[in-house]
Formats: sequence, C-alpha cells, structure tokens
Amino acid sequence: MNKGALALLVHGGTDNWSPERWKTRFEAVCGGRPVWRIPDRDCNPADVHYAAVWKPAPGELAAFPNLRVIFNLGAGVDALMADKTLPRVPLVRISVDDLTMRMTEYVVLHVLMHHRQELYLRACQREKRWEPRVQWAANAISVGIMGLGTLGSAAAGALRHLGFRVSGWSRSPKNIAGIECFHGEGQIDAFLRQANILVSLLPFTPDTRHILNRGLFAKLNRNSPLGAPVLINAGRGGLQNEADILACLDDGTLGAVSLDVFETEPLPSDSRFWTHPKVILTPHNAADTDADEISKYVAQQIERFEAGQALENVVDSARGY
Ligand code: NDP
Ligand code: OXD
Repeated sequence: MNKGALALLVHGGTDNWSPERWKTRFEAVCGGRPVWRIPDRDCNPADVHYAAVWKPAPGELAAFPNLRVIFNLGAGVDALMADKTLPRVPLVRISVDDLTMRMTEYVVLHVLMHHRQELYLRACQREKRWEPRVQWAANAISVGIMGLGTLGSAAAGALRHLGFRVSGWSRSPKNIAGIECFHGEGQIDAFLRQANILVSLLPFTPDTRHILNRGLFAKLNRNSPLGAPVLINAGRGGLQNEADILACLDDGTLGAVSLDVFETEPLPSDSRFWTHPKVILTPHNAADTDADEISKYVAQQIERFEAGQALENVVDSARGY
C-alpha cells in the first residue's frame, strides 16, 4: 500500500530553512514516503496525509481533503491558530531537546548580562573608564518566569543551579523542585511582587496578548541590587505592549530589557528599540533549532501515529497553545 504523502509548506526561508533543504531532509527520514514541496503541480492533494508547515498562508492547508496530522515546524503555533480555515485534525508542535537547550542558553545568557551589569561594563569599556561597581551574588536576585512549560521549566532549572532564586507562573498548578510555583490570575500579583528579573516564555494567545504592559511592570519588585526590574521576552512580540516598554524604560519603571521578539518582525529600522541604551535586542533567534532534529521528530511522530500510538505535544485548540 502507498504511504500517505507529506506536504511541505515552508515558503521563502534561506540556508538551513530553505524549502529545498527541508524536502531533502524529510526524504532522508521518511522512509520512501512521497514528500511534496507545495506548490507542486504534480502533487495530488488527496494523497497528502501529513503537512509540515512554517507560517503557511491562511487557507493553504484547507486544500488537502485527507489530511490527518499537521506538524508545525516550531514551538509557537500562534500564526496557525489565527487561520480560521485550519483543518480540524491534530496539530503537533515542536518540542525537542535541541530547541529547549538553546532557549535555556538564551535565558541564562540574558539573565547573567543584567545580573553582571554588562550594559554598564560595556559602556565603561567604550569610554575607557576603569570603574568597577560592587558585584552581588546570584542569590540576591529573584527571577520570575512567566510560562512554566517545556522551555520555562528547563530555564528555571538552569537558573536555580546557578544560585538565583527562581519562581514561575503558569495557567495550571505545578510542582517543580526548588522553584516557587504560582498559577492563574489569582496568584499573578504575588508572583510579580517578588520578581526582580521577569522572563517571558508564554505562548501568544487571546489571553496573553499585551500581558507585558505598564500595569504589570509596576508590580515587579524593586528591592534588589538591580534597583529597577528587568524584562526578558523570548515568547512572542504580541505579548508585549511596546509603547509601554519604551515609556517604562524612559521613566525608570523598568531598568533594562532583553527582547528577542517584536510585534513587527523584522523590527522596522525606525524603531527606538534599535538604539535605546537600556535595550539588548536579538532578531528572533533565541532558539534557532537544528532543522535535522525537527525532521527526525516529525518522522517519529508519523511512525507513532501509524502504529496506533498517541501523538505527542498536540496543541489544545481551545487554549490556543
Ligand atoms: P509550552 O506550551 O510547553 O508552555 C507554555 C507555558 O505557558 C505553560 O506553562 C502554560 O501553562 C503557560 N501559559 C499559557 N497561557 C497562559 C496563561 N494565560 N496564563 C498563565 N500561563 C499560561 O510552550 P513552550 O515552553 O514550548 O514554548 C513557549 C513559547 O515560546 C512558544 O509558544 C513560542 O511562542 C515561544 N518560542 C520562542 C522561540 C524563540 O526563538 N524566541 C523559540 C521557541 C518558542 P500550563 O503549563 O498551565 O499549560
Ligand atoms: C518557535 C520559534 O516557535 O522559533 O519555535 O519562535
């Protein structure tokens, strides 16, 4: 019997993320299954059982009448959730150790940059000033992580290991050794009250849109050697109210920010974020995952599915993540 085909809907990526590279990769791991790079006139949409996608055009997936599973080639599914024509089949998101470890690197790097006063020290270097400031220990700082899922819980563990006081906030209750866990609307203020550095690893959903705003920043803890609190956002740009972030940096409500994600990407050249002295920005590459690992993960999930086993990391469309 012919294997159901895999349709690849990745448009316009370069190098490692080019559609051609994805096709070669999937052909290598899919054991003889036809892999079609869409659009392709020779592909019969009825033969397609699986789709591997990154930001497909809205409505594009509705063209496959026999689709069984959609695989999103990233962890965040907000772009797909916005497509009202998305076929009602399981949507699987990426959760691989390679991605998780890279995000942990990003979070640890940026927490340390602020904790170790890197903005100040680099300014001193540029100005040839030998003016050391007191450096406090990690346990003087409380890091609060919004989102205690795959990425947030791994980053929390690594920061704890370095000696930071770490807490987290999620939708449902959690019990993670060494991490003070808060959940839900009812506990968010208590969570914010003790966080000196706030790390956002939330998904972008209707509930989390612009959750990072002035009202929330004003509740963060200012009683640490850092003085004003710090924000690190590697979740999605839609989580943040960007006008509020800039105003809060200017008036001292926030001391500094690290941002990997923005409401408009690429970040427009006239954005004040580019040149603001209290901003460290990166071009949405906090967890630039090994694409070979992703294709292997998708092939394994298809094998599980065809063997009658449960798919892993299926998105709950009601929650939106
Ligand atoms: P998970 O689904 O594993 O975790 C999401 C966490 O957010 C969960 O703990 C969840 O709570 C919590 N959460 C969701 N909604 C709410 C809410 N309304 N209130 C409180 N908590 C909430 O996702 P991942 O950890 O794998 O990824 C998180 C996000 O990181 C992705 O959605 C994506 O946007 C972003 N990302 C960014 C990358 C980058 O390079 N910048 C790379 C990869 C991902 P609960 O546990 O109770 O469900
Ligand atoms: C992801 C991302 O969602 O890269 O995986 O942002």
